[in-house]
Amino acid sequence: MANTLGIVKPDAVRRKLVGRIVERIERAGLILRGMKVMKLTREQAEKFYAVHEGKPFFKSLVEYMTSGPIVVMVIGGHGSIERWRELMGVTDPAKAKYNTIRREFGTSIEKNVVHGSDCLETARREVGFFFREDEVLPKEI
Ligand code: IDP
Ligand code: MG
Repeated sequence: MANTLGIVKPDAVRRKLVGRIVERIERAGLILRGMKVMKLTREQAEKFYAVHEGKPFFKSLVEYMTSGPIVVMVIGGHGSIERWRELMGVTDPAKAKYNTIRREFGTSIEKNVVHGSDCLETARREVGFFFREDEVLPKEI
């Protein structure tokens, strides 16, 4: 019952897709355990995506992720890490399965609308990057 981190990226917030994305999370039976709206600084975005430093798309990715407000979410429920990744679809919207969030709303491999942690270790680190312990609902609630 581990939590995972979800992000509604700046293009999706700008296009007013937050409600439709949250609706999919709720309909899938996943649980929102934390949520906030914020705008990343360059430093935060570079740190969050440090694993991609040096890749050709890194600079553009940081520009994109700092281009406007985002919504960060702690998503819980059974199999949340894998199930949130399934709801999102693969990185490139053009290759994502029908009815996934990225396929429906993504406009390019970069502007793919949402983020999700890729494994347990990443999920722990990424939730901790944005949320203090007292900002995440405990599992009993
Ligand atoms: P993921 O978000 O599906 O886990 P990652 O490979 O971790 O994909 O890449 C992080 C983010 O960087 C992607 O969500 C996307 O916004 C961007 N990105 C990944 N690959 C490319 C690319 O080849 N060109 C441009 N942007 C990319
Ligand atoms: Mg990733």
